[in-house]
Amino acid sequence: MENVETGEQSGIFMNIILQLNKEVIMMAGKCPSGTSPYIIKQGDTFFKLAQQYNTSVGKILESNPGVDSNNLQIGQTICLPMKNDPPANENAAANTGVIARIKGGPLRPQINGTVQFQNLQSGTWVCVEVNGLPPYQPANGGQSPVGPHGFHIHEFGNCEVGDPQNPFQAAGEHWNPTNQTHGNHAGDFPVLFSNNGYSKMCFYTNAFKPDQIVEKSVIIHENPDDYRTQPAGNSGKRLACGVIEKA
Ligand SMILES: [Cu+2]
Repeated sequence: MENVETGEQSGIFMNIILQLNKEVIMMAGKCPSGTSPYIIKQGDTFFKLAQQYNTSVGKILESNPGVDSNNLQIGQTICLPMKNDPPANENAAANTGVIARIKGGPLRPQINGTVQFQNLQSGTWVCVEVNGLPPYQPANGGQSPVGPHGFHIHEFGNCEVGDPQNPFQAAGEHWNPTNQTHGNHAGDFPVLFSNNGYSKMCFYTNAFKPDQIVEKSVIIHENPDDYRTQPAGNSGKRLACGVIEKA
């Protein structure tokens, strides 16, 4: 009886610690939407950053409650208001926003984030933001490096884990509607590189429109994409998956 109680209590304790850890991890990489993390360098002031990033001191202050602008530390992370604008010659088309909510599988459960697909006149503006990527590891003893991470649209909107050693096989192969070689699949994306686990990237593609990829999936792989090995660029295991849905 006593043991059961002790076990329960330490279980609750563990949960609190895990929860705290999770919050610390999220805070480390997370900035409010419309802003991006920025690491303070020597000589930075909010005034200088406002000029450099085409924003105002007021907006920077608003995005960083509790940060003392007169006492910035080198290496400190703040959130800078940044626009993730699509290319200037591309207009947003009718609003058919599409999103994939990315969750890590058994090989990297910490991964958490979104990929947003904005409909443009002639293509799609893709913005990814994820936390919890694994630390970079250089290639070693014939093993591929861990990161930057292969990143693709896969053919099925199914993120069932399946085999925990080789997860997310239910997502199928790369989405390749026009039967191209790998490196030129419609679903081939630039690799994702990690900044202490955090990654943010936007890019333009005219290989598809958002409504064509609904009910497919986005996969983040363990290893870099070499853009030449067929059919999947030797990107290794599947760390995270998200089904693409209407926003
Ligand atoms: Cu892939």
